[in-house]
Amino acid sequence: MEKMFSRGGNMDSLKLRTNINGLNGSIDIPGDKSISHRSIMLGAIAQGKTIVDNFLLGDDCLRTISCFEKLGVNIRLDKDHVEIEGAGFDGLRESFEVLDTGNSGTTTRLMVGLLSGVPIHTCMIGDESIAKRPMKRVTEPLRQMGAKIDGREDGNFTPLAIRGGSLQGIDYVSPVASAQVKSSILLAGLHAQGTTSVTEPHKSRDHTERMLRAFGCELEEDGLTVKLKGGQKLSGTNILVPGDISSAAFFLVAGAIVPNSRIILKNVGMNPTRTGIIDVLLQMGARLEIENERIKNNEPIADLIIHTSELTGIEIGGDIIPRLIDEIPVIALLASQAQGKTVIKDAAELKVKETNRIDTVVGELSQLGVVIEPTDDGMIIYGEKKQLTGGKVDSHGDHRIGMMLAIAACIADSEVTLTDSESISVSYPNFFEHLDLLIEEK
Ligand code: SPQ
Repeated sequence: MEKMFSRGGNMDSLKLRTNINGLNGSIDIPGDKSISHRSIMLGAIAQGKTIVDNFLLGDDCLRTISCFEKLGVNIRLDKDHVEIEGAGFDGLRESFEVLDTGNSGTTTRLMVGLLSGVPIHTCMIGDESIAKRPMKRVTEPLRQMGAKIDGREDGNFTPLAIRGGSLQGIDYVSPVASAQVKSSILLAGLHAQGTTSVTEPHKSRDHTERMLRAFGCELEEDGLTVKLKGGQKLSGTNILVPGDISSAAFFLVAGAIVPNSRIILKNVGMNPTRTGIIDVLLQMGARLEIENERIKNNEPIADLIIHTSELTGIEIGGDIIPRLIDEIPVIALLASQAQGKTVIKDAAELKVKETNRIDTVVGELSQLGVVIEPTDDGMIIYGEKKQLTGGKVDSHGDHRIGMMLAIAACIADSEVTLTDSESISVSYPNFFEHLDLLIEEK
């Protein structure tokens, strides 16, 4: 059977096969990236052993493991099974080496908070993309708690230096709905004097809160405010990581827009702070079934079945944005196949992701013939149910742009070449195998 993609000698440039007649079959979505990171972090600062299954073997989560190993934590990894010997906050050791967080905003921002209250000195660096992502959103509130953090432009950019010491709890009102800001402050608050609270303008993903509870920590939630008392001890536990809905999103969109498709996605995390993509698909008219709903480790999970669908353009903005922020690149592609206009607004946060995702989505989809324009806080897509054109596209080192473009190629009428496809391994190392499987099962 003909392959969906062929890799030339150079991984930098990938020829994607186009004009697909259908995607059919079933795939097990790999573990959730946000939950995988947190399982290592909380496991490391807990007392006793933590066992994690279905851990995401993406580059970002492997960075988190490597950072904690450098801090003296004993972590064993066997395929997607991880065992962490909890060191407690007091067991973290000063690292000889700089901690390299690679492309991972979550590792960088959460670890700055976690390390702010530990009496060791740490230097942290990431890749070129991380060097451009704002860190003041965490370093500023952490400094208000007493943290000693420095970095380029007064602590706004990596490399960062953290001299951990005693912290005082604060009541922080965040100007952005960001789980990374909330989690960073809560992790610092765990090791601070008194109580720490974070209030956000819209609810962001709550995996830290759910997992802290699974480790025995007490938190209070009141509307958009989360509060915890410092000095609480965590106890190691067993965690089964659900499939990542942000990864599932690529195949949900593929199933909806590629003709003659029916895709079953198993064990997908259905945490309500992440299911904006489901709401959007249903609102646009997608044929989507949700089956076998259940709860594991405080996190809801389900199996999803998506069929080729007739779609209508909609307006997306407000509270739903944090619930689908990482899915916006692939939602833009979805919208290109709907009847009528889709407006995405209130999403200025897209500008500070791995790339400026307003620019990269608009620029790359335009290359394939999509009529799309940028706005200050989002984009407008003029949907037409027609094939895309071929062309040369670039992930710009952003995994979500790379995967969105690979799905876009499925409905292009001629060759699409993707530059920088290896960035996809940040969150979905076996993405192309899964795409292949769906074609081969036809
Ligand atoms: O970890 P990183 O690089 O920030 O990853 C992204 C992604 O697309 O995978 C963002 F670019 O996801 C973030 C997400 O956008 C992961 C995350 C988390 O695990 O807490 C929260 C979101 O970011 P934020 O800034 O809204 O808190």
